[in-house]
Amino acid sequence: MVKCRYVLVGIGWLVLTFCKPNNRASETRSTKFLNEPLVSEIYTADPSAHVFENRIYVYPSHDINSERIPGDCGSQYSMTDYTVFSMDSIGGPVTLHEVALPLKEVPWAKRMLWAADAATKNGKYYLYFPAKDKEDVFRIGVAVSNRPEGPFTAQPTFIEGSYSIDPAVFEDEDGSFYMYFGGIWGGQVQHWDKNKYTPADCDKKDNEQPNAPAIGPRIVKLSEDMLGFSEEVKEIQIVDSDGSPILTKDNDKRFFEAAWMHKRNGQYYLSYSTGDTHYIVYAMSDNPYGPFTFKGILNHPVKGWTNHHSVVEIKGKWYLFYHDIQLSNQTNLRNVKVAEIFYNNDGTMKALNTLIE
Ligand code: FUB
Repeated sequence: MVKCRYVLVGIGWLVLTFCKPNNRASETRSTKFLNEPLVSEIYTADPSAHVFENRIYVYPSHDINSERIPGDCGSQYSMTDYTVFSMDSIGGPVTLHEVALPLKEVPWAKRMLWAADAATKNGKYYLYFPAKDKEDVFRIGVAVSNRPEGPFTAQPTFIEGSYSIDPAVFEDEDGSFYMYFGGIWGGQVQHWDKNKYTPADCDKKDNEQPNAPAIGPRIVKLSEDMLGFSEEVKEIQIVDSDGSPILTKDNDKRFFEAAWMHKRNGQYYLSYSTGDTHYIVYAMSDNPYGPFTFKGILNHPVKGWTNHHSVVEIKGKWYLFYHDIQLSNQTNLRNVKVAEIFYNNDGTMKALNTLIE
């Protein structure tokens, strides 16, 4: 945004305009970014990327300007549809598709279409997405299409046994599909102890017992028809290198939201956001259910508050899809980017920093 002063010269024929950027904009200008936004027609965030039908499809949140109610419940993220974009290759032209699923076509949902993910099986495409139900409880729904970009048709009810936010669906090499999900604070997972819901104000956080093991993300195997869960939801344990649990007070290591799973050389990599410390970190295991051993930072804080990502292999290279707020300088109007990432010889990941200055 630019602030302008108008100065009248002479008898009003000549208006000189002096414009200077306000503080926020100049901050953006002095920041050098590693990557440019993939889409600038709309605001996009929380990118879940996949290669479907030999093309890269990105399933982002579609940010809009929403009213902010004070507190940490995420009211400024009141999105009302999903819109997919795709490209043939990294660096190639990007196609922004038509709306894939509007909120008004999800019978059970009231508001807040947060981070989604997609999967394919037997020629059908499945969009998994969280939304607040009519009681303002976050649930996870599924919608089906014949095309990766949609339009998707939502199932009449949310997935039975689902709760909280940020579903990420991972297909293992044996054809099993697992959903990883959850998010604390506004994501409500702290209200679900052993899958039982205790209603509470969404500002009730996770930090009442700082020395207790941190709340973990959830995992569940999907049913054969991809429309439900085939088992009880389990909580994942994340431990430090000495085997001790990551604790609630370990804000730069503990799970906050945005779980993502990828597999490389037989190892499972669980990456996630640390929320209020703004990192994407990762932990490794030889089992999709964990326990996972904390390894370190994958993405340093981006410009903006949230840090949300996906990791995907494309033609033998690995990429991190992520977002920042380069275009808007507003924490709730984000834009998706992509960067190549690299592994060390021992399988650990090299940390990325997307802010050059
Ligand atoms: O986009 C809304 C929420 O912000 C997502 O669900 C979180 O992961 C965070 O990025």
